[in-house]
Amino acid sequence: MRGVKLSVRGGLAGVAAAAVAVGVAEVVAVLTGPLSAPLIAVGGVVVDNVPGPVKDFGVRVFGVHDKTALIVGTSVLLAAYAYGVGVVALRSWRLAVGGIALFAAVGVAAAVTRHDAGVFAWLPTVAGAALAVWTLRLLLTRAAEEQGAGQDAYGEGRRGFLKGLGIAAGVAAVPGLAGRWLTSRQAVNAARGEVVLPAARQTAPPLPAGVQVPGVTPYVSPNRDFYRIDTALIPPRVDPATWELRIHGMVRNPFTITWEQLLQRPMIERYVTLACVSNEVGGDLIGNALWLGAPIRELLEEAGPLPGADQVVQRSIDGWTCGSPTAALMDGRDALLAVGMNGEPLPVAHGFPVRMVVPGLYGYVSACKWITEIELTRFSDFDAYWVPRGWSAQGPIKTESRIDTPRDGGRRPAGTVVVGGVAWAQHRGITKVEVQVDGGAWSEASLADTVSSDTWRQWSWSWPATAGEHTLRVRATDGAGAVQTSTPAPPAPDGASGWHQISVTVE
Ligand SMILES: Nc1nc2c(c(=O)[nH]1)N[C@H]1C(S)=C(S)[C@@H](COP(=O)(O)O)O[C@H]1N2
Ligand SMILES: [Mo]
Repeated sequence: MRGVKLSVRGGLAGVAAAAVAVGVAEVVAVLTGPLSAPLIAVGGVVVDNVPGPVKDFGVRVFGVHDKTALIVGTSVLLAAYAYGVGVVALRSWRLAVGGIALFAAVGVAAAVTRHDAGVFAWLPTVAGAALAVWTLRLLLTRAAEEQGAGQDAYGEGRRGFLKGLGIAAGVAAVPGLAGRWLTSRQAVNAARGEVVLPAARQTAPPLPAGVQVPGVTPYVSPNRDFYRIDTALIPPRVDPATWELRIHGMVRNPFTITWEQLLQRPMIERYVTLACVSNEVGGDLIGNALWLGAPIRELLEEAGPLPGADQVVQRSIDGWTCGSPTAALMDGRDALLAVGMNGEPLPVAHGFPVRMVVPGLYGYVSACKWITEIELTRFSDFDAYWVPRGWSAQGPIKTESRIDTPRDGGRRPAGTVVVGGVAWAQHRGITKVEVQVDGGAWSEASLADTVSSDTWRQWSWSWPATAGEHTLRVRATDGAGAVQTSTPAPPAPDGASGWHQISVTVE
């Protein structure tokens, strides 16, 4: 009995030592590069060398998780091997060290032959293996002490061994996961750095000189200031090399395209203002960018939606979904499967490598980031992520306007005060903006230039301000002739409405 127990302990000690090796290697790989971590390196060698049919089988069986399946498979093999090494170590320490060295040699060979391997690519594996030897020795000493001790000491010895295992697991898991997290961030940043965006078939019209009113938020929002809204705790890291978009559901011709294929499609460049349904009246969950992407209508036409497929569901790599009306994506507006934002690849937080952008629809029903799937279906058959949570399935953007200058609660000397801001009604356009002082008559503001009806538009009005406390209000009229409603509504279920109002003290 004792003999069996001891060999089990030897095996467990071997597995714990291997876990420590992998965890430590992940930490070292933060410094030496993502592909130098042994599991990833070995997995990469396997992926690059498996015959096509086996790879296809893996993709069919495991779908987009084939990478994960591979890492799990490699880990299971490693654990089995390490168990054996631990058992052997009880009889021959030399043989066990030889076994660890052999496995380390495989890891090093894989790491140093990876594309772009650095001079220290061997280090994670060697550091991990060295710590594995040390951990194994320590755990086996504990196990042996218990074995040698009398019946009384048995319980204590076992506790010591278990404690050792626990510490080893902690050493393996905590820094190992942190290391993995950091290296995956490095990996996606590196992949993003290597992306060369294709030239647009149609570039965006040049920005007219007069789009910007001084004191108003920038007409084009820089990427670093662009509002960010999503349900992801950590933005998903998607490798463009393995990215695929599957178009399926109620279509005549379902198909899948890769990153390379997407980049070869004719791309267009368009300014589009994105808005969040959660934006309060006067809020700043809205931004305007120059997007580069493939017209989604062309992809949908190739897929051939079947009659009745009134909803285009977009699914992100993390499972989040949104649904846009098929009609809106096919009506000729510049709905894009976007890869570029303001001249750069999409930032990771804004959907790298691919997202949707649809003029005129709130983001929660149209702007899927990290998109990997498009499914044609019916609104009556599928509720996207926010719908069961109380938000409307349909989310056209409401006509709205905002005062940016003066700021609410600001002070100005009496005389001419320039009041300015933005107004938006994407895809309908803005045709008029009016300002009202203290509930009086509405005065028409001057509209700044704009590139299209798909972006917000700035406006300004010269106010002859007299001393006192004043209230300013703004309202817009859209291209369909509709005046922005005065009726206040909260963001849920389909977007806030009402007039933005500020107070100003004139001295
Ligand atoms: N994958 C994914 N895409 C998403 C979301 C999300 O939670 N997950 N949020 C949507 C919402 S509600 C908005 S308003 C826009 C915001 O895009 P941005 O973060 O680039 O500004 O992304 C949309 N796309
Ligand atoms: Mo949103």
